[in-house]
Amino acid sequence: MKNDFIAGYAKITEDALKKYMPEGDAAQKKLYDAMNYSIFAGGKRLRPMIMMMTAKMLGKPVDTVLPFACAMEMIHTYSLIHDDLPAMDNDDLRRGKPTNHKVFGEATAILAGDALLTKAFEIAAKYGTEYADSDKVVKAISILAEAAGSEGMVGGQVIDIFAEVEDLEQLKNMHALKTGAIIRASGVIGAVLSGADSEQINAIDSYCYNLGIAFQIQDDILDVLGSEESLGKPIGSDAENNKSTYVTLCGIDEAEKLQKEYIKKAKESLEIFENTEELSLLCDMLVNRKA
Ligand code: GRG
Repeated sequence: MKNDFIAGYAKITEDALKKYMPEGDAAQKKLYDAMNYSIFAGGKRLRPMIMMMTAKMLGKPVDTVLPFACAMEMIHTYSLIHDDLPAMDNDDLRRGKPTNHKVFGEATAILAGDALLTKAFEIAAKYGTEYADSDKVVKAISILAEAAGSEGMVGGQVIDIFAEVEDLEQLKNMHALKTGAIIRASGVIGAVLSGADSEQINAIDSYCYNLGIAFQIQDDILDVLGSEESLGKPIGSDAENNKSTYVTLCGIDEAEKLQKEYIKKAKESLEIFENTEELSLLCDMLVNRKA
């Protein structure tokens, strides 16, 4: 993703994260190092970007959502650390670097994930009200918690690990929770903190739902057609782990066709708004992404 505005949002996120992340020579320095290692490992900052772009589209400064954008990235990073653990996907590489447990050991990696998850709620509650009214902040915290937990991302992860996913409908429902829940919450929180009405919140929700599925389809395609160099992790892991994906269930061509339909629906969801250029461009960039 080379566009300047994308790099701009990523930099705003990095700078704010630096402000909020713990560091120093405390007794728990090893934990801080593990948390910082993964959060500053070079992620795309997609979820904060969606939140900030939503605020901007609705005429608010991006600062309005900044504590929540950082909280969301902390939750996303915790999920990746835990997803890579031997008890889950047992991966050695993430974002082009050895996974957290490979560097710091399993116990510290688990605790770094736990600490990022709780830090997220600390930052949202402590700093959210510096930029938005407290009733909106409380609502946003509730959306964040629901999206990250048993009715959202963690619920989707459990389905992925333990349930047989045999058709496209089941696959879509699993990803709607595992990957989609916090992508949707990113847009919805951006809208809520920006004072959107219910029609606008629903439209953003629909944009993110469709974008999230298109994003996941690209992830499945890249696992077959991508390169380890750009992805920063080995390709072919889905086939190796016998995982059902959009590609295994319907083939590359059909997966690409489906992806285009979801992108179209995402863009249609934006029709009620003005200033949709960035969110619309984000759709195209995610489909063309190589990492
Ligand atoms: C362990 C509770 C728990 C949940 C894990 C989201 C998830 C659930 C695991 C990630 C598995 C995975 C690789 C899913 C594919 C889509 C995805 C979320 C990719 C990683 O997100 P990006 O591409 O990553 O936004 P960066 O590194 O750019 O932040």
